[in-house]
Amino acid sequence: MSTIFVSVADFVDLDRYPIDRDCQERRDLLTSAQALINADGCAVLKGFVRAEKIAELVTECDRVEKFGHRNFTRTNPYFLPDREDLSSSHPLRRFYDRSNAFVPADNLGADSILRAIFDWPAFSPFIKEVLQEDKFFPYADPLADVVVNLAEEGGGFPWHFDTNNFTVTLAIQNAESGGEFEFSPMVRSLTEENYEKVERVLDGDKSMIKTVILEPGDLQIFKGRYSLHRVAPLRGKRKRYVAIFSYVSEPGMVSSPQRAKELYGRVLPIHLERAGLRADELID
Ligand SMILES: O=C(O)CCC(=O)C(=O)O
Ligand SMILES: [Fe+2]
Repeated sequence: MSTIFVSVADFVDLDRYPIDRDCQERRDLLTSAQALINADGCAVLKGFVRAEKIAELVTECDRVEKFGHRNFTRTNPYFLPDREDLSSSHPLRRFYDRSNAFVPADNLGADSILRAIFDWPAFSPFIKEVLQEDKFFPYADPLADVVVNLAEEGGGFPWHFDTNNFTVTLAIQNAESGGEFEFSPMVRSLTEENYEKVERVLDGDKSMIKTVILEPGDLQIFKGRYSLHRVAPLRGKRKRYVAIFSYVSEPGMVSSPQRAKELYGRVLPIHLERAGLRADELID
């Protein structure tokens, strides 16, 4: 579904990030991004989209934001039900408001800059190499492969662990204040939940928290399954826009019908046709 209207080279800063060429700069870039992923699970490519082109991305988001499907939930960091048998300070009992909206991908249109970046042949191989994932495919969901996430005053994304292995986001517009990305690197592991440490992070122990300020044009590659993280509450009238690019471990995967309905407000024939074919790991 690529487009003939948008030239990605006009948007991505290829002088700084020559990811479309096999050259020493690309190899160096990859080595440093991989080191960041291996250390902290978080690599940020500052100014991935050129500063002078951000306004066009904002225009694209302004054009589609009316199609955003709003979600209000109260959730603990694990997206799991309450556990009344545990003490009230236990991480499983910490519930936070979450409010945001996703613009389903099929609203972006053929002249979408975000779609062109996602479909650009140099993009996903580079992300795959940064993440060092063997099984890595663009999400095949027509509602969810490239979404605009919008959040307003009071919104944000409270403390959580991702259910998917990694998230690739492009910052487009920040709220007037707030919205810092905070994370506690590798606070849990595959074998150890480390609830006491999680509790300290939830209580605001700054020694366990790293803060990343993402500015428009920054691309973030983040492994959030083991690192507790949040987007700090937003303040001011301006909406926060972030694009989310999604990848999965099997080709052809789409959301479950339930998940599509909940996050995007609609179910398409492809969700019903492929229901049950996917691993039940949530990717969005
Ligand atoms: O909006 C962001 O910057 C990241 C949100 C996040 O943590 C997620 O989508 O899991
Ligand atoms: Fe997350």
